[in-house]
Amino acid sequence: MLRKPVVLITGASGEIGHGLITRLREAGDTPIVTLDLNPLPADLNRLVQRHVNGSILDPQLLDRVAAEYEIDRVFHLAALLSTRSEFVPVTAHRVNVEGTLNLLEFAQRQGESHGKPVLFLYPSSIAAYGMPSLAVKNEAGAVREDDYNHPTTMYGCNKLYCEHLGAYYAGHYKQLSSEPAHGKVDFRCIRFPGLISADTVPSGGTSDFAPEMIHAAAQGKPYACFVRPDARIPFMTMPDSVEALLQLAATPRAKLTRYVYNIQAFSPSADEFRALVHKHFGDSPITTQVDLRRQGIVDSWPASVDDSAARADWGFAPRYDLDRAFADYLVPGIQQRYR
Ligand code: AKB
Repeated sequence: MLRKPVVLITGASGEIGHGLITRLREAGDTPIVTLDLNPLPADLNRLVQRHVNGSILDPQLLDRVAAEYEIDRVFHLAALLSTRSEFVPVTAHRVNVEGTLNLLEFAQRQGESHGKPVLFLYPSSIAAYGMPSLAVKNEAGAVREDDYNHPTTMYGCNKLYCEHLGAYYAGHYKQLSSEPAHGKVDFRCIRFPGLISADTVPSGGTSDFAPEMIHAAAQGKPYACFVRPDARIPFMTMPDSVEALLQLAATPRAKLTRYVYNIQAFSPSADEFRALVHKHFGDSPITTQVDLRRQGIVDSWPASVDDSAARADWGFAPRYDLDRAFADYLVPGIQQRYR
C-alpha cells in the first residue's frame, strides 16, 4: 500500500478537536492524523496514528502529509476565534482564510490523486451573521442561513468567505478548464453557536462568557461577566457539536440541500445562565462588567438560529437542552474536572 488511508483533523488541540478525536476513535477504525501548532495532550495522543506539529500555512508540510497519507476525510478545525482575531486581523485572515484555502487545495489534490471526493467538514459560526441593530436582533427571532450575512468582525468575514470558498471548490472549481475539475471536494459546513465544554475552557472567543462563568463558579471563583444580563446568543454542548459533525459527515450527499447549516440547542440570556450556575454550583459571586466593544459583537450575532434545514436534511437533534446540559453533562463533568 503506497499511502495509508487516514482522517485528517487540523486544529486538533483545540476544544472541538478534543471531543472529535475521542468520538472518531470510538466510531471507527480509520486511523487519525492530527495537525496543530500545539502538541496533543497525552491521553489524546495515544488515540491518533500521528500528530504533526506544524502550521496549516506551511505548504511543504501539507505536501509531506499528502505524500505519506491517503486522505478521504478532513475536519478543518484550525482557526483564530472572534475576540483574538480583532487584535490581530491580518494574522486572523492568514490563518482563517489562507489556511483554509491551503486545506481546500490539499483536499482537491487528494481527490484528484485517489479519484474519490474528499469529505471536507468546515466549522463556520454564528459570527457569519451581522444583525444591523439590537432592535432588529430582538425582532428577528430565529434567523435562517441566508439572512443577515453581513458580519462585522474579521473572524465573521473570514468564516463567511470560506463558506463560499468551500462551495466554489465543491461545485465550480476551475469551471473554465477543458476537463471538469470540481466534485473532488465534498464540502459540508456547520455554523456553530457558542460551544460549552465540561472538559475544556475556551480562549479567544466572544461567546466565552458562558463557559467562563460556569468554570469559574465550579471552582468557587468570582466571575465578572463582560456582557449585559439580557445578552442572548445560541449555544450548545460540546458533545452535541461533535455528534453533529459526525452526523453531517455520515449523511449521503444526495440528502443534503445546501452546503451550510445552522444548528443550536438553547439560547438563554446571560442572566438565565447565571441563575442556573448559581442553582448548580452555589452562589460564588458573578458580577457584570460590560465590555462595550465585545458586547457590540454579541449584539451583532442572532439571538437564535433556524436549524430546520439541518433537522430535515440530516436529522440534527441535540441531546442536551439547557436543563439537561447542566444536570446530565456540565455539572457531573466539571465537578470531575475540578475534583
Ligand atoms: C467565538 O466566540 O469566536 C466562537 C464562535 C461563536 O464562533 N466561539
